[in-house]
Amino acid sequence: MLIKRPSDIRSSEITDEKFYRARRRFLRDAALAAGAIAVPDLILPQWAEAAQKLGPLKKSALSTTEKLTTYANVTGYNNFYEFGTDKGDPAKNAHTLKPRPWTVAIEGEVKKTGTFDVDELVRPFALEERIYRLRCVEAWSMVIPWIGFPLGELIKRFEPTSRAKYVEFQTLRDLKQMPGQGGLFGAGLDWPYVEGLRMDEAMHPLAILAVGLYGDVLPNQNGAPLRLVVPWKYGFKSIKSIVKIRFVEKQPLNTWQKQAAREYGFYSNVNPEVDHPRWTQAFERRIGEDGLFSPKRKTLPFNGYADQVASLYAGMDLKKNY
Ligand SMILES: Nc1nc2c(c(=O)[nH]1)N[C@H]1C(S)=C(S)[C@@H](COP(=O)(O)O)O[C@H]1N2
Ligand SMILES: [Mo]
Repeated sequence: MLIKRPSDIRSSEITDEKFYRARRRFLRDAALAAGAIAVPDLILPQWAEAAQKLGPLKKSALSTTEKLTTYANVTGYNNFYEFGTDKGDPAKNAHTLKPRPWTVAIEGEVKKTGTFDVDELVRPFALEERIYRLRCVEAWSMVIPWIGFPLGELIKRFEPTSRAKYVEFQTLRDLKQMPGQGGLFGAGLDWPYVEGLRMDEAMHPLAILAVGLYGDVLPNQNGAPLRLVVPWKYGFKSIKSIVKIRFVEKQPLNTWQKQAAREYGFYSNVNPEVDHPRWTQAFERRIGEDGLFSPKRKTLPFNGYADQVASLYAGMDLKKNY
């Protein structure tokens, strides 16, 4: 076993580790306090209380062992066009989002449909920590310790019919909470943000619904209170702040494909051999490694998850189905 000596540990890692433990303690204390007194400005979701009672979350074996991107970068460098188009905008503007109370509608080709409080929806599932690479189509990447559960487990519970061939997801549409959906500093997208997966992709154990990161509830800018994370696809497939999950027969038209079909397809699997029309996808910049001399990283097929997911696309031309 490799044991890290203090001299091997970079100061950025120490800071984050400290932060991590402090958050855990904070959550535990808050959970204990919540029973007795009301904690202003902190509505602790039930799952967070439950997780604290169970002790630290189990780390999934599907996690990568790569160095984590710092909490500051994970929560300060974001794409969430509902709050502006600059990477710093979501952290600045997402305070207007109210992640509780929050409901999620389950619709379409399933035996059980309905609208559910997000904490009730999440409650039956065992949460775990999943450390995944996220690779944005803009050729940067991060390593993020998510808290979540497999999307497939939720899907099974609602019993899809034989006509359910795809799953469509929608983000909240509310100009008051999401000022970037307005005309003035809007991104010009057709709101609400929509994404979709083929049923077998959605059932794959790597696809998760996330409710937290870095041992805490999801910050608004990362898609509170519930978001998708599909680590083998470009980041834009991982839709944030979900209010609707719909089971459908036809392939959904996802937001970025609708916006620019020549640049963004339905599948959007990370593929170093298919360049974006305006830049190469062969390399990526790991956020936090932006020093003048830090080399770019080679982008891996399916973002490094090829062993697990390549079989889903056997026989498909992934240059046409980009
Ligand atoms: N609703 C919504 N979801 C979204 C986006 C968005 O603009 N709106 N951006 C996507 C893109 S392009 C990326 S790269 C990831 C970024 O996730 P992160 O900010 O948590 O790293 O969120 C995705 N999910
Ligand atoms: Mo992205």
